[in-house]
Amino acid sequence: MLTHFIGGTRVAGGSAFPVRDPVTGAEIDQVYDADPEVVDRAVRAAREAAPGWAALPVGERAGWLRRLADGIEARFDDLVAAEAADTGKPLEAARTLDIPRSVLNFRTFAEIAAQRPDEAFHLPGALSYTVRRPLGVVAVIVPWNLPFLLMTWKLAPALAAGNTVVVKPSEYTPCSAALFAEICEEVELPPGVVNVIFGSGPAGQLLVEHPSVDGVTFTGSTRTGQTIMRTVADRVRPVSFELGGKNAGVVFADCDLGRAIDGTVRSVFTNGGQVCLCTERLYVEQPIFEEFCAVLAGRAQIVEPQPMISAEHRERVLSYYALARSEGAKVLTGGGVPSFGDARDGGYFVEPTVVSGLSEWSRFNREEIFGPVCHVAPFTTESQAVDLANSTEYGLAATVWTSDLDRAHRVAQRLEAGLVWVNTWYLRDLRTPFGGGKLSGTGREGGTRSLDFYSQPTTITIKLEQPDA
Ligand code: 6OD
Repeated sequence: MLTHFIGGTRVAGGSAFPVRDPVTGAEIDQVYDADPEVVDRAVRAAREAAPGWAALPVGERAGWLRRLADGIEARFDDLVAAEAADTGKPLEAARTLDIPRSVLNFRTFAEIAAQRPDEAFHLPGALSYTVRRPLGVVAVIVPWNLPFLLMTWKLAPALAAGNTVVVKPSEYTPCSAALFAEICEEVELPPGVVNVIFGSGPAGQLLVEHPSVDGVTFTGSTRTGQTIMRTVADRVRPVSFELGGKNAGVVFADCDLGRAIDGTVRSVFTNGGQVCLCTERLYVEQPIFEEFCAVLAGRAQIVEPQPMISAEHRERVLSYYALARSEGAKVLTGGGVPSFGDARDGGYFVEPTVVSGLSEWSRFNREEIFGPVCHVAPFTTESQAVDLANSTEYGLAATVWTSDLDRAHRVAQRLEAGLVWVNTWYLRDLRTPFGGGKLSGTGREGGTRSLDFYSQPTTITIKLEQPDA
């Protein structure tokens, strides 16, 4: 049974619910669903620890971040196993992406925070300079698709900036966060600096509406982001949101077709399509449209399927497969549920799927699906491609495949997305701004932008008396 971690101790509280392995549907653990008392206790623990943590010199906090990175490395294999068990992703994915990225999150923000200079401006007869104070207690609400990567992506800069935190992972994926609580104990992080509570949506709601929470960082659905924003509006607390996407890929006939196909397969099917950055709408220039569709559909058939996170999410993805058919799509491959003849038949798999033939205004092409599926449509001119890619209420990520350098810059700069990848996908530098606009979120995290979000500046201006001439 996984327990909350509050003020440095294990706390039971709330009702219990099962954690399931998405590969088989079997129960693998049980976890508490935090009730109001647990949430309040966690926020109070964070509040109590806040002044001491904020008072540490930034170099010392950076030292703690490095110790946490070391602690993750020491428990690397346990974390890989926990992340794969919770999410159903292959061990290899957890080993090569999720867990190493988490180490990098801590090491990168330790460096950035420790190296960051304060701003100072010399005015005639005065000096203005800025100090940054932490927000205080930050609520960190994390989704189930990249649980440990995203938890640490938020935790590391929040802690570096001097905040204490209450983290709530998704109810589907508590295991790596539970291990992280153990790591906090192992490195002897001061009690209350990191508190982990488990629970579902209502527990998250209790957390963000707690009067002692000073800021909220959230990655997840647009709908939940809207609810959080409304909840904190009365207290005017800052939020940083990375929400849904309906990301476009634009493939020009002058691209290196092999690279474009490989990259598109990654961008559509990685993590079972359950990454907010995954491509769900593809626009392919007319001369290569038929060939691209045929090759992509062939490649989709040999993608190793990864289960959806839950039975409910699988139903949701399958409902979009049915919707595509009812809206008149041509199903190029997939569209159903794979059969394995083993324990995986109890899991939450869907077939990797490619469809075409729908209008831009179909629901299938407008709503985020979050599964291993994309729609492919042809275009004839560069402008048309840009208009099609931008014809969405979301604005998170886009990919462009072309060998024409001028076109790459031209198109990338016209795309209404926070992130544009050219001839690649999900290539990250943690110093760069990360996030999206429109319904995809507000604010940017990454590098110093994260530290800006997790702190607030005070500008101090001192009049310098001039000696009499
Ligand atoms: O790589 C990252 O830093 C990041 N925030 C990824 C988000 C993925 C969302 O599903």
